[in-house]
Amino acid sequence: MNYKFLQNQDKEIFDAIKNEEKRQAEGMELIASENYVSAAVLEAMANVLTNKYSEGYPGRRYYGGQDFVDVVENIAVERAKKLFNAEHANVQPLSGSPANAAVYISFLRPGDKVLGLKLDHGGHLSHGHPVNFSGMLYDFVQYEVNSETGRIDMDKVAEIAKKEKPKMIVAGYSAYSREIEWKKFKEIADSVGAFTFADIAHTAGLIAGGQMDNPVPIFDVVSTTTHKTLRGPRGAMIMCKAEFAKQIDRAVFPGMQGGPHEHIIASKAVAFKEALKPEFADYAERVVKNAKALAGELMDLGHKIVSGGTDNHLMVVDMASRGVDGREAEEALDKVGISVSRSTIPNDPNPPMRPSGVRIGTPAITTRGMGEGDMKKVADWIDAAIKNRDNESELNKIKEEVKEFCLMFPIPGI
Ligand code: DSN
Repeated sequence: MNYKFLQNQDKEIFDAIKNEEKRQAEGMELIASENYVSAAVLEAMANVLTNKYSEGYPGRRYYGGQDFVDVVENIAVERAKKLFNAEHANVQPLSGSPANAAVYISFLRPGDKVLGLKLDHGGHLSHGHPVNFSGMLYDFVQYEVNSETGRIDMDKVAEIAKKEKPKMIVAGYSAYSREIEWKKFKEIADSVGAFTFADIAHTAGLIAGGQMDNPVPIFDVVSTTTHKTLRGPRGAMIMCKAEFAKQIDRAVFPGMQGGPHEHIIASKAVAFKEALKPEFADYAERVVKNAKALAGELMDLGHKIVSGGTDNHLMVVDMASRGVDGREAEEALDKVGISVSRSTIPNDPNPPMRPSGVRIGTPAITTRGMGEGDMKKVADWIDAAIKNRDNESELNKIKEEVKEFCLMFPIPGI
């Protein structure tokens, strides 16, 4: 983007954006929830659609002048349905947590019992953590991963469900690297009369690209953000069975939100069109291959990975054996231009601000064009930065190498 007006009008913000462009270009993005959108996806969110109020849904709005906004939203909905084989899609949720709030409003009453994966085992705040609205409003019972295997133990989930008789079971996670047994979850939910809710924010792009199993035809309701592996703008959507369409739409508006962000919905539509192309399936396949290769290289260097590897785009590395916690590792990697996010490990003895692990993901570097053959270099830099965390000159040397390497892979939209 050339920002020709912004440059003259607001130098402070222009400079901050340009500096961020430089940071993104020179650094290596390994935060599992981040990605780079295409120039077309960027353009679709920076336009006059932001001027429009359009509460309601296409053909049933509360303001005039909706002719073109309706075109945009209808296209986004149809593409979303096609991409995930969904009976109904609502593309208005502003982001992941509001989408999940709308799902809960739609299916539950305050105080209802819900099963969700514990945060330090890979779940999300909005899956029942006590500091989050979900944990405050609903009676969440948390399941865990098996401490030996790092995987969800479905027999244990069945046992908890039988005992607790929840109204809803939530599956789909933020820091879990293995395939999820959607059918098994559905069977367990059916056996106790619970609704099934999948949050596929992390893996939506891998599901759309045919690399992971799709819960949309199986579960009652599915939410996802659009900006992670799906490579769209920052936002979310909800998909559900036709029988729940009305209640989901009502929960999003007027239940949860006011005016939808139609410029972002336009951008979601563009991203969905991209994800429907065969090239996107190829991208999703490369994301998983890169993650497997990177996990293998890190394990060869002696790093411990929760569950011993990955089936998707991410891995959680337990840093305890390296004598650092997740925050120290994150800070050391920041110094060499590698971004990761600190992460809890299952049964983490440390608090969330200083957890024991880091979460690493390959969606962004794969978008840039890095491949399996590059993962050894990436693993070596991660390992060297942590080893040399107190050696300024060694860190500077690694930073220069990372920068030189990254500049060979342009970022779309910059
Ligand atoms: N913040 C997102 C992540 O990093 O996984 C989840 O909301």
